[in-house]
Amino acid sequence: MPFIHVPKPWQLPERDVTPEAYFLNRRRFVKGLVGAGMIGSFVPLLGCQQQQASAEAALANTNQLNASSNPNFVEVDRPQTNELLAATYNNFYEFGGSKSIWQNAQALPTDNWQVEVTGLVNKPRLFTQDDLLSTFPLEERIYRFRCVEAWAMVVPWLGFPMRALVEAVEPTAQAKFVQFTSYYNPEVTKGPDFHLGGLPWPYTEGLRLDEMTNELAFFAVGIYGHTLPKQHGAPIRMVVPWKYGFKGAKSIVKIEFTNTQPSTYWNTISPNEYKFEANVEPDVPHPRWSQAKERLIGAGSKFSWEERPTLLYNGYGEYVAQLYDRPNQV
Ligand SMILES: Nc1nc2c(c(=O)[nH]1)N[C@H]1C(S)=C(S)[C@@H](COP(=O)(O)O)O[C@H]1N2
Ligand SMILES: [Mo]
Repeated sequence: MPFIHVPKPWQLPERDVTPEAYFLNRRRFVKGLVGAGMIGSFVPLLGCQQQQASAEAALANTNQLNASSNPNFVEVDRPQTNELLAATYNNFYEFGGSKSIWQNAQALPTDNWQVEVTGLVNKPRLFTQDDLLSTFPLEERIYRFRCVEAWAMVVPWLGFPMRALVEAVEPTAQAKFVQFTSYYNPEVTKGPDFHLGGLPWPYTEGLRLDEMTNELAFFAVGIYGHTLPKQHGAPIRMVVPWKYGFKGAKSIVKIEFTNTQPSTYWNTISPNEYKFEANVEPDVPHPRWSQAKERLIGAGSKFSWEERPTLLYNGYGEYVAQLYDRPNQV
């Protein structure tokens, strides 16, 4: 009998990349949100009270945050993504396998949040939500963002360099890697596709310590001038803009310094497709699609998002190229 490989839904995290699904998904999005993104001038015209309501809901439970803009990261080579679009086109598999999980994600309980920093450090520490907002000076950085599915965006994050936290906890000489763990509670994180069991929850990610202390590595506690909406990974998430988006674990509850490479969620599910390193490299295709180009969500026309060549290290080579051995460094 021939062996026919029928992938399970959870083996296809990037199914939206197929042109068909991509188009359908975009249609759904256009129908639901274009009005919402244009609330100011078009509400009366479109009569979109409902859309306005959902726009407000998508940014619910956020508070204004003050942060100084980091002058090194004030502009990029492409337009900033519409805030509402970024807040309603998400990957957060704990809450479902589609891009429209922002409503489900409102179930995330962010009150009394704690982040445990532990492992090979001299000063282990528990950060409360208030600590996260007040311990380190907050800054704003506008970064490119590139999902492994070949869509891209540009958003202004608010937060602090990971390096500041590393210095505060003083890793020991043995510490070489760091594992980041996302919130998980099967009573709450009810992704409809994921009742099958066997998935390596909680979502985890990892970095080498020298990656974590790189200038670019960032903890975001806010976006677009306010705290993070839940669907973006409230109250704190990783942002490592030279790597694919899945490296940026959301809603972090634990940070552990280790001396061996930690296991990570997607790398455990499909090591051949989702590497631990996962740097943005246009010449290294995903086994199921090319990474040479990307689409800027929301840019260009409603029906065809602007396409651009993918940049090596997502355009951040001047910061990170020295960390890696690549035959053709650019
Ligand atoms: N805990 C957790 N973190 C996660 C994910 C996830 O499913 N769960 N998805 C990742 C992926 S694939 C991407 S592209 C980004 C998406 O971030 P955004 O929805 O805020 O744009 O979050 C990353 N962090
Ligand atoms: Mo992604």
